[in-house]
Amino acid sequence: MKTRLLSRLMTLALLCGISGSWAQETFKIGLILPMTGQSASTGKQIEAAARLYMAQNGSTVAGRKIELIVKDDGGVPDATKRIAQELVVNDKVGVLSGFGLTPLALATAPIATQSKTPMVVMAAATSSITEASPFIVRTSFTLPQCAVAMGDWAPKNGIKRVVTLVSDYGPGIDAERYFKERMQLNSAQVVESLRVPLRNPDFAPFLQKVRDLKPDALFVFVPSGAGAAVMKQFLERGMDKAGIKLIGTGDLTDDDQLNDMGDGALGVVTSHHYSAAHPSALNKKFVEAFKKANNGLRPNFMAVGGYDGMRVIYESLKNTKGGQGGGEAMLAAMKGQIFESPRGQIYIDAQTRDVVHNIYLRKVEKKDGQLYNVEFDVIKDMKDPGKSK
Ligand code: VNL
Repeated sequence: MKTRLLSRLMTLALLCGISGSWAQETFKIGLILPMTGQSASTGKQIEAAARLYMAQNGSTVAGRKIELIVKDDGGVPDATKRIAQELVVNDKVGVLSGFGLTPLALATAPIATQSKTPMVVMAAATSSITEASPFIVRTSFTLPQCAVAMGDWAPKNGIKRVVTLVSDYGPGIDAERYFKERMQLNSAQVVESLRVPLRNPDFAPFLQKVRDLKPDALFVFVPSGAGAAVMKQFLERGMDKAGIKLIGTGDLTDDDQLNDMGDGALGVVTSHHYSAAHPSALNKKFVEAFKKANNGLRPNFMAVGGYDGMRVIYESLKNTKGGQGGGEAMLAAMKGQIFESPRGQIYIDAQTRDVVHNIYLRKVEKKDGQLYNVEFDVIKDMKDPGKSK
């Protein structure tokens, strides 16, 4: 009898001890990004945005100190996967986040599933990613969202014959397919679909082919960081003078590079979820604070995916009183979040765990001597068109 009481008391003491230390224990967020290699700008933008979010919102949430662990995967899927494993097993992170490219997110998905760790995808944008693990939540965007918007806009604006040029992997193939389907639906055509390699692409031979085909427009998807090279070669070959318009998803006129592309970029129309010129009070504050903290660097859509991803993690921690209930409880608290982002209103669809937001049509214009994607039309609250197939 006595020993029973004693053991009960001991259990109670142990429980109190655990919950006492629980509140003080740091909550670790693993942020895996390409900080080197072809997609280094994506890593830089997202890390800067995550740090800005923490500076603005404090580094203690629901009584837990937040530790951000940033790791460079160099854009190599095997590295992403290995780092994720180490972060889960050794560092005991509560959330995995980042994922600059689709293959990096796909390689890590099984680890999120096995360890029941929420995985916040802040950059990668192939439609199917969220289906690779029930623990994935996305704050970036999807290519079908942008491609469908452009497939509606172009035919209405006299663009009936188009050649597509995309990077030959997940997001490019999504962009190509959804743009083409939408064009056909609108009685317009894609006369040729060209795919360029993701690594070290040479656009020249492809652009020569486009010139010969003489379409009304060339539709382009290349990942963030590659747009300036396409723009340069497009202009060097005098494609614009030959009457071929340049259109695409907003990755092409990426805010990270746009201002250095020169006046040749003026007039290019793209569809995307974020422009640094988005005219909301919240965005103006965001852009200003981001520039101030990063030597004048303009935030791009990657930064916004990272910033919003941190918001989703912070709110989930608040709503679970510091992550009580573990990964599954935190995941549940991420689903259905609705809030104002620098891009406009967004929400995380509770069923698909994917982002729902506005897609804007934008045209490159000069404002105060700088090039910007100026929004002129909007499709509100667009879900990922890839999810209904
Ligand atoms: C992806 C999609 C990457 C869009 C991007 O930039 C981008 C991807 C690095 O899913 O791999 O702009």
